[in-house]
Amino acid sequence: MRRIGRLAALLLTLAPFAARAALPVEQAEVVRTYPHDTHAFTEGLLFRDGYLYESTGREGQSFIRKVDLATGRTVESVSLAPGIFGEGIVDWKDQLYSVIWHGGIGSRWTLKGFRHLGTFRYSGEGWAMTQDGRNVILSDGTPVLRFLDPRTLQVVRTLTVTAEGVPIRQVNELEYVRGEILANIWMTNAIARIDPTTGHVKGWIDVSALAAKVGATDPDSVPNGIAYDKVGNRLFVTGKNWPLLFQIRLPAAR
Ligand SMILES: [Ca+2]
Repeated sequence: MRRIGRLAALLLTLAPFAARAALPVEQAEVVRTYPHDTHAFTEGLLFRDGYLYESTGREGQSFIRKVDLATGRTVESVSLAPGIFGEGIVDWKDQLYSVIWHGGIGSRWTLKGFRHLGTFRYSGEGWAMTQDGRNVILSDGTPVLRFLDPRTLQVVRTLTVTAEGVPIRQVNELEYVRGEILANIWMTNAIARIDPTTGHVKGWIDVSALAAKVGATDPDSVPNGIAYDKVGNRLFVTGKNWPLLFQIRLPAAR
């Protein structure tokens, strides 16, 4: 997906790091490792009621799955239409919402069984989603996050993500964790810790060691996918086509 030149990729990789000099950086510390499907081009990840829910991208390979954490085995799955490039998912009550890269049409599904319930519209691209208990939060590759009414999926407010005053582009997979928004920054090993009120990045989690452990050779196999188990207070991260999913230590309170 989103294939770009080597130089452009390098610049994108460096951009958020250049802005983070004064911000604290924590190294991701692995607690446990779990299996992850190397065919899963991860775009969305969440944890709910003891299971992982994962959505993937690429035309012809886009699906939404309920996955057993310990074994990595698929419990339930639905494939998107062959021409569709899937992106993020979010749970809301007994439903799951999904967005796609291009076209601006999201879907609602039953959380149980993935029965298609209907569609909704949004402008621009769809990248990832999470929710804070009040709103669904949508990323689209720009520095602007949209907060949506969870029932109407209409925009309630927007939030510009900045680090030391510099807007951060390529904000990708999201997870609302204990009062902050964690976000993968596409094509980097950095996870931003975003203040949901100001949009300010208050620190970074560096997952370079995890990426190195996975040893992905495909330049598209970047870190993406963050899921928080509220009940067990566990934080999970993975990457596109990575063979492993990691439980990492929760970031220090800031
Ligand atoms: Ca997530």
